Amino acid sequence: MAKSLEELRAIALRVRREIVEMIGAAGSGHPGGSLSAVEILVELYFDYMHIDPANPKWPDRDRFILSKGHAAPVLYAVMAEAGYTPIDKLNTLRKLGSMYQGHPDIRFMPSLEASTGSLGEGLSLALGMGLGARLDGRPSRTYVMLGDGEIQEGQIWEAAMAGAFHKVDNVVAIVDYNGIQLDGFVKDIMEIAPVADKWRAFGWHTLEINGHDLPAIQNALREAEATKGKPTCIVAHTIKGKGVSFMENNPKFHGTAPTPAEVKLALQELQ
Ligand SMILES: Cc1ncc(C[n+]2csc(CCOP(=O)(O)OP(=O)(O)O)c2C)c(N)n1
Ligand SMILES: [Mg+2]
Repeated sequence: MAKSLEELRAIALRVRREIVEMIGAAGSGHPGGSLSAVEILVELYFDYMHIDPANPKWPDRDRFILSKGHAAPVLYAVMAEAGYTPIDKLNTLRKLGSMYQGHPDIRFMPSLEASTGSLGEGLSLALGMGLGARLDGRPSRTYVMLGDGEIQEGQIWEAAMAGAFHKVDNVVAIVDYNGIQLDGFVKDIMEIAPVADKWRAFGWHTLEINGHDLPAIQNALREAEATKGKPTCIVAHTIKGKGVSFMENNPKFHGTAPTPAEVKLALQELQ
């Protein structure tokens, strides 16, 4: 499934357009944290992970968990682009009975790995999957995306401690370090810096990258795979709302849908 950089960039652009359109159509949702995670999910689903959208429960597959489940639109757009689910239904986001629920819900979308949205839980889920793969002797690797506000949750650090202690080296945590949480900047609400030092202190191999730089993401994933005896954390510096000028670094667009006029403006920028 490997793709060229040009192809990956083209998919990322389509994904950004789909995020804006589907949240605009729903009239509610979370554009900022969806747009900050686009390159990371595109790289995982279209280049790095061993997956088969035609056979989503293939036992040896790699797994992805969107622990920051409110960013569901980026996951839905990427999975639809990859062929798991229908693209033409993306605009049913948040509608009663839609497979595209406001937060990822495995009851409506069985190709998901987990239902998420209650923040703080995804790293624990990932460790369970990693330990399960080890017990079964499978090559599967598990990737979990955490929000920077999310890692204020205590359960994350309990899991971080356990992951290092049990040497779960088939799990990779990716922190979407966009600097903004629900209604403000992380540094003003409860500072989490120095993030990389914290993960290192908990025993994780830790690297910092620009989370919009596809080759940097590729290199980081390779380095993670080559790291044995400890799990890896990739601290990905990103811009919340990336790609839409009036959403970039703007806390308002954590959980505010664009108006029809704003959708039009955003789509003009995303060409
Ligand atoms: C346990 C829990 N508490 C509160 C919320 C409400 N909530 C949804 S998103 C969010 C902020 C998350 O910020 P961050 O992790 O930085 O996400 P991102 O910036 O990537 O959107 C909060 C508090 C939740 N979903 N789960
Ligand atoms: Mg954030």
